[in-house]
Amino acid sequence: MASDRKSVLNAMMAHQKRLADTSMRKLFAGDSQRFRKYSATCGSMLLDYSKNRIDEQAMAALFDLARAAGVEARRDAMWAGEPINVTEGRSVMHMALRYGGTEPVKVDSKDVMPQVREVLSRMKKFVGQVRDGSIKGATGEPFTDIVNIGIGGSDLGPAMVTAALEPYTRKNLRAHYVSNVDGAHMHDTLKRLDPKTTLFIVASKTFTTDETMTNAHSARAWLAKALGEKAVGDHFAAVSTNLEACASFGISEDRIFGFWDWVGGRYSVWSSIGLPVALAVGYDNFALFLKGAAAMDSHFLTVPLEENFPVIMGLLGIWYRNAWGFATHAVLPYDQRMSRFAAYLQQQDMESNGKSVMLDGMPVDYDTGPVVWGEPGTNGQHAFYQLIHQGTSVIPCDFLVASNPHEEMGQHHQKLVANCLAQSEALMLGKTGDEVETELKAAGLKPAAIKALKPHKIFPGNRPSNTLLYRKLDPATLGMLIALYEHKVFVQGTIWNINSFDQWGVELGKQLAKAILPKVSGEDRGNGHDSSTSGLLAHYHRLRS
Ligand code: G6Q
Repeated sequence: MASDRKSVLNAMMAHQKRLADTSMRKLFAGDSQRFRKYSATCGSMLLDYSKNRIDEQAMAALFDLARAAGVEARRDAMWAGEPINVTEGRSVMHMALRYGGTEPVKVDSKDVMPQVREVLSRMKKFVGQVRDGSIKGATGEPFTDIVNIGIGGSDLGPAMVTAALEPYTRKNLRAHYVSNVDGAHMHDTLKRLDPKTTLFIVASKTFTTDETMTNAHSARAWLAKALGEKAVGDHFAAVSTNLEACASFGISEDRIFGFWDWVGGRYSVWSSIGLPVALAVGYDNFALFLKGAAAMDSHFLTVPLEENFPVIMGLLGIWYRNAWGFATHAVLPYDQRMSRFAAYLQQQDMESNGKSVMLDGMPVDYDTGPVVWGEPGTNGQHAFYQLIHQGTSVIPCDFLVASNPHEEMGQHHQKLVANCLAQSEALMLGKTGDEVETELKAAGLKPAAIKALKPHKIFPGNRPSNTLLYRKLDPATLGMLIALYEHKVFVQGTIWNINSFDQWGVELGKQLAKAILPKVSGEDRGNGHDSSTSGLLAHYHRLRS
């Protein structure tokens, strides 16, 4: 961290020391305005961050940190198309993909908006034609199933969004996602499908990713076996920056949807990588999804830091990671349809900020990205929340909940909301020894039983959380939420002075897998590995023989 950054960081540490023994219970009791002070709105979305271990001075120190780290300047540099992804020499312009304004948006002094709009309008046409049945399979039947073949950024975003927007999908056009090179994934997906009515989308920025290409070739063989080689063109589309490789796979030009190297894989759901989403929910809903993200972009770009959702959430994450030493962060949507949200954010956050060198290549001497994890509530409550409430690690949480469900079913939604609010309240308040004792006495327990049980029933409390409350998980709201977390990760990466846009850490395993494959297949019986890897290979061959 640069030295000015370091001194502001030290100031932040001093506030941690000051607040180390202050409970949030006490802070709430002493300030009736606490919710008002520590909440913000973006459209109708509310961010309540009052249940955090903060006070005015600590927040001021955090905003100072954001300023000293140059968050605003770097944000503006990103939007100006500067190649802030320095190790790959690339701009980071996913915001252009959802920009709805009329100003030019430049990368390398070229306005990229005409090409963005051109691809969107081709997507719109294709989506309309598939959905109205005017584009058909080789036997003249309309498509009923879409299989997206991609991995990482070419899978997690669209898969998560499709699941989240289930109420906007149609029964007669189902989207499936195959990512894993484990043949079981493709096998179990195809098992239920009819080749005559199946459309495959091969989604790969590079069109070289081994898992995706292996899956694409298997899908192609399945289709060609049933309908003949000639049918491939009718049943495949592609999304890529590598247009030549798509063409040589046999995909016709009008079925290839491009995007650009200034769109990082994990930021690509807004590009043509979103094609399966648009097919599943309709182009108009996809456009609303982009619009929601654009609203969050505009908030991030223009609202003062003190009111800025991604800045506030990013700073609180830094506060807990660096000043308090909390190593993980849980994201807990009270929405079953967001079951893939945490998995999506794991890539978003951990691939972006799981770094240990700064932009100049020097090692960091502070912690960077936390482990991000989560599951939808209320399921998590009956599983891992025990540890969040009473475990030895403090885990800051984000709770996400809508005021309105898509389906009003009796009291379901009220119960869902009540549980969500109860959890953040319980985490903050905890339950003291005295409170436990009073409860147990009232339940008629004898003093000896009370003494034995009391320590087990105490909740330490003072466990931090944010709550995001929005009207409904509609396409625009989902777009806002994703963009919010993208920018939060950006804020943190800027403060940590790391490159949030490369992912060299995924390379070594890929390289070694290539080298080990001939040893697994038996083509090469040589050794040359550590004794563990050699031992595993030997046992593998014994089991196979
Ligand atoms: C994301 C990463 C990575 C990438 C996949 C798939 O930011 O770059 O997850 O999306 O490795 O890559 P392709 O789209 O090139 O197949």
